[in-house]
Amino acid sequence: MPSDRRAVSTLRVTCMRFGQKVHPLNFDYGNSLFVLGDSAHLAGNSFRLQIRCEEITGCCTRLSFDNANVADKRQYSDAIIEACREGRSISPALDEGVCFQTRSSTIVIGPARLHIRMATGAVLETTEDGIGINGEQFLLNFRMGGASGFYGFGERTRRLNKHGDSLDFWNVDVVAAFPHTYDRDDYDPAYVAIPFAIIKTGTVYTGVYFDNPDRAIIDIGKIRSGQWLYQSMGGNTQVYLINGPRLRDVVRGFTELTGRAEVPPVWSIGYHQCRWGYRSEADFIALKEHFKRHDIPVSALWYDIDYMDGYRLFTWDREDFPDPAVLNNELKEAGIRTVTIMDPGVKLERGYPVYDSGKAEDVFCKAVSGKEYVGRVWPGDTVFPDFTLEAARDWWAAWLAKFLSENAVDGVWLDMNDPATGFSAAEDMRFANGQLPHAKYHNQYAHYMAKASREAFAKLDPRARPFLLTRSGCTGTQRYSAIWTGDNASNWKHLRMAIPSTLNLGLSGVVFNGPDVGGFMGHTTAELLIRWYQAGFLFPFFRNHSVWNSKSQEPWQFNPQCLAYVRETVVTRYRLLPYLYQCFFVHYLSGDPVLRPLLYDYDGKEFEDLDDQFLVGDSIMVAPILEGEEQGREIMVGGRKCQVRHIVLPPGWWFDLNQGEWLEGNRILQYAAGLEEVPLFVRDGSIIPYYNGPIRNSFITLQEIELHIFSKQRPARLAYFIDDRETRDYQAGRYGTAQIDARVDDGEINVGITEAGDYETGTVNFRPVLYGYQGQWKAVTAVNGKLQTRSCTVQTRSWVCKHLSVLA
Ligand code: MIG
Repeated sequence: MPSDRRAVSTLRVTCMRFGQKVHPLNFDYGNSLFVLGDSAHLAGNSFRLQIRCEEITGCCTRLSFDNANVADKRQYSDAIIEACREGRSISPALDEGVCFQTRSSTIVIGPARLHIRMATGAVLETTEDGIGINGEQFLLNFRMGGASGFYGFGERTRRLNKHGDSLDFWNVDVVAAFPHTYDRDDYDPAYVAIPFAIIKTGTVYTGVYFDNPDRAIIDIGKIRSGQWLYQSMGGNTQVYLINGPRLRDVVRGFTELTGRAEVPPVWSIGYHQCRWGYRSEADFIALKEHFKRHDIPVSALWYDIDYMDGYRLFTWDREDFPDPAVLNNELKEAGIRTVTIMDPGVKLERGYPVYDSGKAEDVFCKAVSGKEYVGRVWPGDTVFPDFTLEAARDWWAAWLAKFLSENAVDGVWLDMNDPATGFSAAEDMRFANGQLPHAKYHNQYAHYMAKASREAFAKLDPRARPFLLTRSGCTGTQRYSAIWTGDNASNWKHLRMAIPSTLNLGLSGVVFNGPDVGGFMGHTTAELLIRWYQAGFLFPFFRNHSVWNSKSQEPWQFNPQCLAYVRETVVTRYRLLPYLYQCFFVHYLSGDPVLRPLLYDYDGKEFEDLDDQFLVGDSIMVAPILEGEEQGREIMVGGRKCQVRHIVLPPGWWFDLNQGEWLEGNRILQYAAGLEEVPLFVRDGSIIPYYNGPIRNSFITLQEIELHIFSKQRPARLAYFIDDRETRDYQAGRYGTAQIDARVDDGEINVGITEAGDYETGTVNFRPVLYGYQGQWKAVTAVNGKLQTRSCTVQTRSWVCKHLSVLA
């Protein structure tokens, strides 16, 4: 590559400012159009643009925009899974423009406009100056039309519906770049870039995914009212159109293209305890004892950066941790797994074997000068593995695999991979031995780090299930890792914001995600902590984490009441682990998220902006209390202070687990909840698999399962997936399905369980429990045709608060 071009592209990226858009008036728009071969060609005064159309699947079409001004036309994105990269080319027809017809869409292109009609009838259409080019920059200006809901977009702050919002897709270490975020919830920068829009028009949804790893903007009616637009700052963009009509059709289609999360190890969906500040063996032993003494289950303890020797990767501070393998095995014997943090930055230090071997194998990113790119992070001067190189991934995976096995560590936590480079501008970091400018891989740096780390687990045992958590990521990162939503703050706004944040990530394919429970920055309070556990205890990822200079926020740090209420939420999570496990299994098979907005099942207008309550899987609705400490409406009920909130109860019947009664839906409730209560509802027709045995941290076999049956007007049903819960064999089809049907008749409940599929039958024992009825009930259960009759437990109120005497 000529050196002058290198210099120009470096200049371009370093001049770029986060959040700045390009005014649509800066773009040139086409004035002529012709067809050549299978492509439409569009020309303006300053550009030529070739547009191709391919059918990817029956519900997905790809439009490739190839701008002659783009210096490097290769597609660097790793978003689309291998199997979906090749499409069937569609030949254009001439019909008032150039027309492409696929099974799921009809696309008409004019010199400067684009008109898309999906098979569902949904129309996406640009303005007359709809397709713009400004050098390498590319713009699509869409008319808002009747669109009223915009969802997805990866990890975002603010609200669920992005109508009226403006979004930047450029991963940053949010707090380092925007220190004011502590008490605000209206900032945009994020750690994860997924430029995926789910558009709701009337009751029909359409997905539009813009595949380009470079920086992009999606502005939805903020720059120009009545329009929404996509801008990419460099490289070429491929646009994937995903047919609805339902929200679930779009989400399933998108995850078919970009991949799904593997079913996680069961321990990783338990409760996690972390804090930046646990710094010695004694701290970890003390934590183990505290959890035991306070009777709170915990599946993993986390090591933040203080375990390392001078922040050197793959080392331990041997004074504080004389024998980490012994410590970690001791924890494991108590059912507690361990996870260590890994930053990408390698200390630049001759004689440090990780640096020396990386240098010898030439795996580090370069600057434009051809020298190693040097940043300044925790260990001081640092170099950064170029995870885009296979050789670097191998090198990293070998170090990581050795570290995990020698130290008996179970999971990895990938931080600072936005990438955070401290004092040095990240834009000077180049890839592929210095040949590629930063922007090609900036948003994918964490993704490739996760891919490399995932390979370490495969080296250790390809059949085992890995656990990884990453801060940054991009489209498709769910294939390798879970994501947490980064440095939030201990305040009510951030608690509130965690819900839409997690929901939009889930709609964008990253279902295994969650916030720092209790808030990372600042001091949490007992009331905030209780409400945060209640809101978060059924989130896919459930970890309490906080920063070193904040008040400690383990469950026992406040008062006995706080401890008791928090304990109820954590215990209830373990009771519902079979249910959560099923949710992850369903995601793997279908793409449905674990946590879902109500829109997933109900498309009325009243659900469009509803993001302070949510569904967990098919059956549970949580409407947590998100206000407290004198905010919101507080009332006294029978001498107890309660917080009152609106709850939208969707159509049908719902069982209120606090009151122990059926409520008819399709209305708004004013619901009062005491500090110990979290409003929880189960949908009529549900069967919830529930674990009622003893709980010892991560030791849980899921072999004894209660079937909690909620049937008012609808018979209850569940497809329950059974596999070994340990290996990845389910991916080769080694799992069975138990079809469970329950009918509630007069004094008798009939349950049919039929197992089928590629798994041994009878490995799980099911026992029915009935809700919402009174008196003596008999359960007639037919398991694979064999009849059993026994008395059936009838429950009213249950789950959270079950053991609290305060309610008696
Ligand atoms: O510069 O490792 O988001 O969870 O505790 C801060 C220390 C680096 C940022 C992560 C946070 C973690 C912290 N890290």
